[in-house]
Amino acid sequence: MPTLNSKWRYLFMLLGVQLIVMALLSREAYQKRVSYFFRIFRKLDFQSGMAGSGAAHGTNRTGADVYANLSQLVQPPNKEDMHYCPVKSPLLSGPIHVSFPSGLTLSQVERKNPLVVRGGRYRPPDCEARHRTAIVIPHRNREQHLKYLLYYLHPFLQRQQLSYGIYVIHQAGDYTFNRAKLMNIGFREAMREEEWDCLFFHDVDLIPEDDRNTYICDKNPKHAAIAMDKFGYKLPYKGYFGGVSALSPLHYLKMNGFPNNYWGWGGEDDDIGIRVSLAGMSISRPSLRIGRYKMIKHKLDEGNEVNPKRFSLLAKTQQTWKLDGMNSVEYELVSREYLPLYTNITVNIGTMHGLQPPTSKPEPKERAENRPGR
Ligand code: UD2
Ligand code: MN
Repeated sequence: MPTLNSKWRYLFMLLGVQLIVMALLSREAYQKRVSYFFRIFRKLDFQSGMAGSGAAHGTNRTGADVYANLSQLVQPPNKEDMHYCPVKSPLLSGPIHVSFPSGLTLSQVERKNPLVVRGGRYRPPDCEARHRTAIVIPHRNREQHLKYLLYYLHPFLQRQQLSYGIYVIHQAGDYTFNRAKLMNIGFREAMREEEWDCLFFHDVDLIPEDDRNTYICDKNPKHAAIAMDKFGYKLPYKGYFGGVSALSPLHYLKMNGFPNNYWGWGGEDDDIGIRVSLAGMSISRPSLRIGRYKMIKHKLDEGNEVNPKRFSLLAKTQQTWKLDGMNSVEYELVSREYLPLYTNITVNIGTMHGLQPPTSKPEPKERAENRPGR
């Protein structure tokens, strides 16, 4: 005859088996509920990180918080004991959750990145970085986009254990915008400061969505923004080189940099793609799975109207690339400011008719100490 004790044992075993069967039968629903539960927590965490930033819009709810793990970063007791960082960073987690909460401020971004020093520079605190990357961002009147980019880019690069610096090249005045010329200036001004071994030329409105898309250079010039939401996460055409690209100083000089003569929107990215092959190189790309970006939605800016000459210019790239580029770039440096999250370089680049004073003076900004932090 079974005792009272063994009766309870049977009862618990039966209950356990029932639970397992129920979970297996409704596995999908069960997983959904569990992931919903975790999403609630992630959302709360993200919002508390943004302290009073208001409701989030943008609905991508997959991927990790870009700031997760980073609190593990600490200085070793003795700096001399520092070794090279591992070839593959242990901080990487893959897909990153990207949304654009309203009310984000630059001081919130600063607080979230305590190890970034003046001028937007960073070195891993616990190991010697294997790579030194400069990010060059052409900019005018896109402060809101810049804020989001900085919010995502700083922790993204820290997760990759890079030594890095962020340069914003700001076009002074309101003459027609010239993205490629600003990149040439960014290259010169960044290399003047440090021996970067790789430069990332980065639109201000593109947010990387996977931290395995490492911001280091390849053997050939790299087109990093291969899969963007605006093109359905596919490459729009084979020679496409827009958005985000990465070149070593050697690559850059080999192709005489970027063209200076594309004023307004369009064409310059294709010209750059053509230069790569004219200089005897080819385009390298990450996989579609990891070269993913979200573009912050926007309209065409005033002062960056579609360039009607872009096709005739493109037809002549083969004749012009050696004459126009890094070897012919002319500009006036208006200011260099080492701000907490980036180095701001304001330049007068004139118009297609040559250098002339900017039509509106850039707003005077308080200048930080005249050198980047270490
Ligand atoms: C596409 C390409 C871009 C470039 C451009 C044609 C994508 C994602 N990007 O961008 O790489 O080839 O076409 O020129 O397809 N900018 C300012 N202020 C301005 C105007 C432009 O800061 O007033 C900067 C900013 O970094 C911006 C970039 O220039 O991201 C490109 O301009 P866009 O975003 O207006 O052009 P878009 O999205 O068509
Ligand atoms: Mn854009």
